[in-house]
Amino acid sequence: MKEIPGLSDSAIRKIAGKVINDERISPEEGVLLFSGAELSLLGFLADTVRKRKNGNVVYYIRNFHIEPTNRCIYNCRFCSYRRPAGHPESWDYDQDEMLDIVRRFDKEAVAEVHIVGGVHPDHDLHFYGTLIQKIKKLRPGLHVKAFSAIELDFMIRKAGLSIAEGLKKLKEYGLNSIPGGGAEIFDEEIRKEISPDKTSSEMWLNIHETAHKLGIPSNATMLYGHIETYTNRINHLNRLRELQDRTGGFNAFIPLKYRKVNNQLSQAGEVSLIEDLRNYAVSRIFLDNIPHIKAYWPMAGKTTAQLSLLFGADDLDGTISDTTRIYSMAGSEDTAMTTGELRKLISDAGFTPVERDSLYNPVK
Ligand code: V47
Ligand code: SF4
Repeated sequence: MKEIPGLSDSAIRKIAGKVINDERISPEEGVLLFSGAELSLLGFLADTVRKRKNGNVVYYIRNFHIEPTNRCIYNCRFCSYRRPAGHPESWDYDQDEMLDIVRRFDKEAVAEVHIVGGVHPDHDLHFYGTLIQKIKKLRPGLHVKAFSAIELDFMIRKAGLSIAEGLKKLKEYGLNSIPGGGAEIFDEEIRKEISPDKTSSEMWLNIHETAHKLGIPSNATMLYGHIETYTNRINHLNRLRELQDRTGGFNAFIPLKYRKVNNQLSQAGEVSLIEDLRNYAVSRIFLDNIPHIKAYWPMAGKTTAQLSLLFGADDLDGTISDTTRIYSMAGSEDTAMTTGELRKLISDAGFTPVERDSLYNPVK
């Protein structure tokens, strides 16, 4: 055990006892786990929580992504993806091009489309709403999980609506759930450093809370491993836990490891595999009210994602073809995996693979 001022083995033992007895740990105890607990203990505690919540099951879903554009009015320092209009690497799909992506999956049993991209200066809620409507017409049963709170904030304001009015309208268009992107780190000082002009943390939380109250479930993310501290991470998790206590609307939490290639934050480097596993474990232990921890393997990499299953993760997203570029442009090498490969990866780690729909119902 590392010597940390103010920390003794007995403090860690007390926290471990609380986790085993299914008692909530405090933010201070969360920071102590991050800074002082051995990896093997974190793995044991996270696995205890994951088994209590999800047994021996690891979920996966057949889905695909649409990234409408990589033009963006913001300029986050960690972003490898954004390009100005006219740049050889920029794209800006019209609705027909996006519907063609949906048609590519005509013969495949996909359950979900995940739509997320840059914040386009010219597109408002009605542009994206009619897109959802057309997707639903092509493929009525497809679950549409779309638009980070950052995109929603802009498109709803552009349409001159309040957040509640905008989300209600999008639900009428066919929006089923909201992905977890754009949360980054809620600490306003760090947020200013890494994404200076972006939607505030308060607004991110407000959009998700409003969505939950309207019956739109969502996910939450945390971008970690750049310039944030353990206290910043725990404060982030704590704000999510408090919101979840009020609404119960989060399905999954997805830790996103900062990847350093081709962006303005590269000097921060990337954290180690050990740190990734510590982060999965503490997230699983601390977020006692969020049912699922998702390892997003196109970002984490296949090996880390597989190991994360032993540190609290119970969901591997997804069986994606080469439709996402957010991570490949930031240095991630793993971009495609078949259902067979995914199931093998799960069973080789000692778990039972279960195909799910977007709301975690098993798919026959
Ligand atoms: O908000 C951008 C992150 C997010 C980098 O809800 C980066 O099911 C690491 O939210 N290094 C978008 N991360 C992706 C996202 C997501 C992914 C998978 C599943 C779900 C879900 C949501 O990607 C952004 C940002 O935090 N990101 N650049 C980078 N260089
Ligand atoms: Fe835009 Fe998202 Fe990139 Fe930030 S991370 S610059 S909001 S595309």
